Amino acid sequence: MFNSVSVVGLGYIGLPTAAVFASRKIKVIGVDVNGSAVDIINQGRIHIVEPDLDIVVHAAVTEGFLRATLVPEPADAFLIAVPTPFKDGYEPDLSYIESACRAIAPVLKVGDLVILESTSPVGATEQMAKWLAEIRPDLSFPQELGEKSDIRIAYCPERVLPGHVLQELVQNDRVIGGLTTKCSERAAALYKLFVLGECIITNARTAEMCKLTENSFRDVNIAFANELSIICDKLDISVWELIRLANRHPRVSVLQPGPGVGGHCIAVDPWFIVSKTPEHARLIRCAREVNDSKPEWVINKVKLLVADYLLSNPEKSAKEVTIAAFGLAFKPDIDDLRESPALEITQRIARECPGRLIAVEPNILELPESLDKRVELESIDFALERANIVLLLVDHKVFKGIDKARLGQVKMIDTRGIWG
Ligand code: SAJ
Repeated sequence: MFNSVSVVGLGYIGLPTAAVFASRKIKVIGVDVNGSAVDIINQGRIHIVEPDLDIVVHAAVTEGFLRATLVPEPADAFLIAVPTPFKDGYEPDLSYIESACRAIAPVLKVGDLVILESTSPVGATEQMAKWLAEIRPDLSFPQELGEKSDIRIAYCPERVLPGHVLQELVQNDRVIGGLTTKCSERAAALYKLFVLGECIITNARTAEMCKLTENSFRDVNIAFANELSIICDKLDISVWELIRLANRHPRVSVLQPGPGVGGHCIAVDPWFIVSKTPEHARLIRCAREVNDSKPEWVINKVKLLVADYLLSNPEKSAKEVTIAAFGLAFKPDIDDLRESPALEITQRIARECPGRLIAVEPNILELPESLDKRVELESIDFALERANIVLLLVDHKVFKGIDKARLGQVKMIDTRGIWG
């Protein structure tokens, strides 16, 4: 039985998870260090963008099942969903997990379950158990007493796709790795309160590695597509046609090239494997390097196109060349600019190309500070009427709908292959 659940970290994963538990009529205490997020949630509103989440949070708060607070309170289960970025040298930064442990340790009681959901390097769950045990020597933990411990500890990675979080939270299978079998079973019982997918039990280290494997698998496959795009460019082959044809093979499924890999997950998590086993993770590291170098390749293409434009228009100077960048988000049809290669490329063009720069990003209302003095945020029509060079960076649906005849006159770089 779980009478109450506490979710620590009310971001892109924690808040939807808290809301879904609350929608099953479980008392949920959400904890966050961000006072303004706490206030917004307690008013039944949300501070992040995710389809339908506002409705679920509003209902959960008004019905009294979800409440946010800055300071942890006692609960039967604690789910930690805080960020795990990397530090210099791509070393994982577990300081948010450590702070969460320090915050919840004082309210832990016999029988409680603590689950780590944050994407973490192998061994992080054992480290979390150690931190908790150091602060609460009066309680016993699985690393000392095994199945007889007062506190149960498990790792259960989130695997949801931004933009589809509410469906995927409920539908996706969960991999649950307890420090002991009873820890796993208790965690599985908790997730079964709302998960319709299977809850599959393993140990903590395998569950940690499983999450890293999923995102590294995607990163390596995107790197393959990005490398192909550079090779095809050299050989004067359309990479988009090539991939379409290769994917007609029953056992081939090449992903799509782009301007680079963005977001807080795929561009970060593979480094957690590399940092643990640097001498063995050769392919995973190389894939990261290939994807990280793609923005530079795109920027060089833009500069070559500017030079080409000036050759065919000798009366003009570089200052008179207008570039329009289509898309700033890190992937299609979202407003999230975090770690976005499209944003990085636009920032670099703003610094390195002297002409007018127009950005088209229909999912945001204002430009980030890094761009706002130098770049104009405008509509598709405005940009197409003025641009000498068009750079497509994100395959938003609205961009796919642009009549190709309107693009006939301009020089174009299409990093997503949507304009043919
Ligand atoms: N991308 C490409 N080509 C592709 C697919 C993606 O260039 O063919 C780029 C996107 O444009 C974007 C980046 O990769 O810049 C990442 O986008 P994504 O849609 O692949 O993934 P995320 O970061 O939104 O979510 C991933 C998901 N992981 C997997 O699909 C294995 C999600 O299920 C995880 O829960 C999430 O990471 C996470 O939180 O770890």
